[in-house]
Amino acid sequence: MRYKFLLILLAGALAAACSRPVPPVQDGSELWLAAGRPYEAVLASVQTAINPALPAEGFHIYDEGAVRRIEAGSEAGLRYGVYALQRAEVLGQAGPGIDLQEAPFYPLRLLNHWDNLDDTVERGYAGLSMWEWTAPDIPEARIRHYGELCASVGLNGAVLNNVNSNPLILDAAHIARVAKIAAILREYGIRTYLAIKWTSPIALSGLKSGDPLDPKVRAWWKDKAAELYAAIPDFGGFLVKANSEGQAGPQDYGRTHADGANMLAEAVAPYGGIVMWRAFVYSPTSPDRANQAVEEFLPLDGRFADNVIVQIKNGPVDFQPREPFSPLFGKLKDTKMAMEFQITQEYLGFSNHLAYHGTTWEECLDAETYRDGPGSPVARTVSAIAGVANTGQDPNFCGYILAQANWYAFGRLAWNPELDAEQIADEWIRQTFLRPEGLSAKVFDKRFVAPLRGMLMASREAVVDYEMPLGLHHLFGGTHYGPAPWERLGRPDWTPAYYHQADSAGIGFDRTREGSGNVDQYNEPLASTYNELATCPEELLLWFHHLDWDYKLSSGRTLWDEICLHYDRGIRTVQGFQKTWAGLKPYVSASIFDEVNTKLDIQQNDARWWRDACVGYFQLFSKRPLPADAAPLETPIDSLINRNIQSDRLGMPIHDEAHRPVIPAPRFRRPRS
Ligand code: GCV
Repeated sequence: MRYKFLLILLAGALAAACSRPVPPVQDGSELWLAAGRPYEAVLASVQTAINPALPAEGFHIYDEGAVRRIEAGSEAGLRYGVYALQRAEVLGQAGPGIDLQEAPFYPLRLLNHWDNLDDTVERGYAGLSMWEWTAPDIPEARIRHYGELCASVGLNGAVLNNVNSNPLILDAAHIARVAKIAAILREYGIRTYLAIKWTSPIALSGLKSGDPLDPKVRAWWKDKAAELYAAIPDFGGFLVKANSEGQAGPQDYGRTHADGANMLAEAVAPYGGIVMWRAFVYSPTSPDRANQAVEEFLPLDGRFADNVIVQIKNGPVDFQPREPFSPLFGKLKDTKMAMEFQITQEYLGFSNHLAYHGTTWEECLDAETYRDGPGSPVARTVSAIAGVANTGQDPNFCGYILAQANWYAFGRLAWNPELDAEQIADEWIRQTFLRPEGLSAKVFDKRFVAPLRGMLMASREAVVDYEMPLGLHHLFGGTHYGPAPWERLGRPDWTPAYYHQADSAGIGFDRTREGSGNVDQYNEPLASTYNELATCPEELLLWFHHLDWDYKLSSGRTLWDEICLHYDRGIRTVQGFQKTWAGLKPYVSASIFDEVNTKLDIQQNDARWWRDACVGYFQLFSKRPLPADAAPLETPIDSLINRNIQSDRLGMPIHDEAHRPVIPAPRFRRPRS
């Protein structure tokens, strides 16, 4: 009897072992094209036709009897249709009777690559430049893979080089090289653009001036445009960072941004080119950096040429984990505007931290500007959208498989800004991760897709919590990876102390009507909503207000206690991700499991460092104990203050074998005797 029972147990265990899912073999290098049928196979399974009645980039997928058809307004539209069908198949939405008709919301959907001609990438965390500028040949296979990925989400433009541009991008050798890249990208419906340096005529041809009203300068740019279009007939145009962070511009010659932009616009107009002129401007002397884009650009509203688009970062400062939307979106009425998001995680843990931006961008795009009365969300004020790419030479393009979700989400929102961030996360997971053999779709959904989607959806808020909650911002040191709330030396608006304003009375930047007046750059009723403490959203409280440490929040707790608890909550959320991920081991390849496992461990160690540094430092001012339910600090502030993480030669942070940040004591120079 006993033996029989044991045998049954054994048989049960054996059956369970046999029915265990077999983890797929994959390494993340196919990104979100991993799970679908190959493009060519999808294409071969449908009848296609150009239908001029459809929008140029739009498509219609439908069944006619047993025949599946894709019609589109152009070749590009057909390509988008095939990829849309591929996606629908993976999502189980391509059954008989499919009827899917779409067209992109924005005509211009671009990636901006901050890639330098020496192959480094500014704020790039996935290896050297994917274009391999210094290699003898262009990396054709990678460029084709990139083209497929972009086309599959509907992106149609790429600025190949850094906005902190090198004038040599416009010399003959580089134009010839760019033309080769452009020829490949064209096959995927992607136009090529370049970021230019304002002083190019001086650097390349020895002109004495860069004055946009100087006929010689104007002629130079016209000639350069002719040279570019001779090499790249569908060249998209220029992206310009001028009079910003040390870059020269028209203001150096007493001219305006509009004078500069219009001069370039005139040069590319005959070829159908455009100029994207960045509004990322600020000077060290202004009382509030957040005010400056509106101060400089509002007086120029209506003075830009038709083929100029003013490109504006989503927030008024600089891609912080949370910012309100830039007030400029609600102010310019007679100027074309583009949204600039940052896909690369300059301020959200580089390619080490999980920080899904679908939620960040949804929050911004949906925000109400009241520009044309109620019903004017940011998404509807702009006519183009750009994302600073997170790509590099890493085999998985992004340095972290979970960072690929941000490239995907950017593309999907650029196609349709009304898509839901959670739906995008869900799509991305299903297309990226192969379902283990022997596992039903239903079980895969429940055990893998849903938990991972939950991680993605909670991730950005977790970073806000452990880096800078409640509207705090720019608490970064050095490379923008770790905390340095103590930094106050140097240009004020580059120091955390300028932004947090912590003192014995309280903390926060006063942007109310009693402070910098930034609230009044927003349209009513938003201006008053932000100005009044009673109505200012708590997640932006310290962005707009300087408050007493004992100020009571809606929870009934003091500001000080809430700050401490938010930092704690951020850490706990990441620790929760670690637990969830441990449970996902049976469903992913060993290499992907290990990659994410390691990165999450780094993230939770970094989160604890952030908490110890920020709470420990602010406690020097608040002089209050941690709330009873907060975890005690682990590292005394004395051993963190004035210290930064060690970085490698590419600026990537270094962690020890236990995945803890390596934070050496500062080296002091011995005074010369
Ligand atoms: C390309 C921030 C970044 C810079 C970047 C700049 C910009 O300041 O730290 O690396 O420069 O924004 O957007 O121009």
